[in-house]
Amino acid sequence: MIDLYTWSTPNGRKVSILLEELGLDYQVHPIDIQTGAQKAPEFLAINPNGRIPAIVDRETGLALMESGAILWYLAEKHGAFLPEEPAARMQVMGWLMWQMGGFGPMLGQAHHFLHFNPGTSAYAEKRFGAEVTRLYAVLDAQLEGRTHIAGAYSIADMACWPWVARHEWHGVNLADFPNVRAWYRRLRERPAVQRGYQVPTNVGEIPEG
Ligand SMILES: N[C@@H](CCC(=O)N[C@@H](CS)C(=O)NCC(=O)O)C(=O)O
Repeated sequence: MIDLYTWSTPNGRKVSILLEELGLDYQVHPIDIQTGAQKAPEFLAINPNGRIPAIVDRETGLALMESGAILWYLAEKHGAFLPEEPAARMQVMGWLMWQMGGFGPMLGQAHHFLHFNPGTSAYAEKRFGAEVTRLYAVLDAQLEGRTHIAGAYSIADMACWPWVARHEWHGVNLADFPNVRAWYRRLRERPAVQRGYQVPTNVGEIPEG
């Protein structure tokens, strides 16, 4: 049994999507980041960084923070969505790191300056807007002629997809990135993706893209 501490955000959904894909039993603990629940002492004891998602694996007692590490741990433990063959495995890891180090943080900053606080910093809007466009172009080129980001469907796809689901927040029209749009729509059809998206709360229809 996995305890999942999460909220309805891209980083949280990565993990609920993987848990659904793996068909694991898990208990959801909603951490409402709008009320500051992520800074409560009982949550900080699980994730000292005070951010969602986090898990506790009741079988091993492991408490784990950082969505990328959680995806890696669960994929490794259950032998799925992360190839064993070293070259294929490292391709997946490369794209997982790309998401964790670039795609997620840059899109997150774009949300702050383009979606929540437009007009507060022309520099930040230009800087993060340009990074969003650059990163989508990188992903679009990678998906040319491919159905998934790195080989078969993997944790690299699950890491990126929930961020692309927020394309409206970072001002992207998926029509400008046809390979990303086709991949986004394909994954959107997966029942496990649809279930994982609605954790911890049902937020209604997933953007069509
Ligand atoms: N690198 C972390 C980022 C986690 C993160 O930024 N989570 C956001 C929600 S997507 C959060 O908890 N925000 C609350 C806050 O900033 O206090 C991960 O991938 O797990």
